[in-house]
Amino acid sequence: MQLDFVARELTIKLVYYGPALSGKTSNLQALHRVTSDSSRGRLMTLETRDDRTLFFDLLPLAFKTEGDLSLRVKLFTVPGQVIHASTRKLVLQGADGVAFIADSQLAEAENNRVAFLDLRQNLKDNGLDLRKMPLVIQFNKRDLPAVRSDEELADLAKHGREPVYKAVATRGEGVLETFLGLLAMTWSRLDAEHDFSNKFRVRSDTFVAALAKQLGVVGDPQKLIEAAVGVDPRAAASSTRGRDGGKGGA
Ligand SMILES: Nc1nc2c(ncn2[C@@H]2O[C@H](COP(=O)(O)OP(=O)(O)O)[C@@H](O)[C@H]2O)c(=O)[nH]1
Ligand SMILES: [Mg+2]
Repeated sequence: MQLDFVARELTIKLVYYGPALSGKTSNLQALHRVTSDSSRGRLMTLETRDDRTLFFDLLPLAFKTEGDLSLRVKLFTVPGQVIHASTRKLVLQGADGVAFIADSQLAEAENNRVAFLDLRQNLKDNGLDLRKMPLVIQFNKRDLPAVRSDEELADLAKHGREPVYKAVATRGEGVLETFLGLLAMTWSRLDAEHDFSNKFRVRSDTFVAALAKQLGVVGDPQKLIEAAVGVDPRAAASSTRGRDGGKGGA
């Protein structure tokens, strides 16, 4: 988080983390497609010919809140391949919230697990604690055969402390849900810590809904956030301190 108090500008950093090819870049591409010109900047991606993220992707978003605050969101992805370990660590520096993009395919369960442990370690190396980090989990690629069942995900969500979203990122399904859930969770956490809503006269209860509107979301954004299986991200933010962090919901 960066705060320019004089300019009343808050910049938060959200990171989409996960194993290689789980759909992190696809999430940003879908978000870029569905959001309005006025709030989104240029999607920067750098990929090799075989479709793999070489460095990271960045989608900048900007909002004017009803109070005195302008909010910038920098949305990053990490490259999942093992060889890019140092890049992942770098991208996680100063992260305010993380969406873990898991691949729903049964064959990818081990890769998800390894990536989750990698996330925890890289946060730690940056002086950040997974237990205190606003975190949502997305199970992507729900359209493929041989994926983990809805029942299994419901069970995972029930025992975990992270909100779980299902997605088909290539079709844009579950993408706004995941993003808004993470944004709501991150905002509540930062607000609880720094009292932004008082300092900048922003109404916390309508904050995310107002941002969603600027993004061009039609319909009720709260409904999108509530698509989470298990914990509600708006409730989870206040209890992130208690998360065990070790079970790696993915
Ligand atoms: N069937 C299916 N393919 C997907 C989905 N999301 C991503 N993909 C594909 O998976 C591959 C990797 O996606 P990408 O977003 O580049 O993954 P990243 O490495 O996590 O950034 C690409 O070929 C995507 O088209 C999905 O929900 N369903
Ligand atoms: Mg990528």
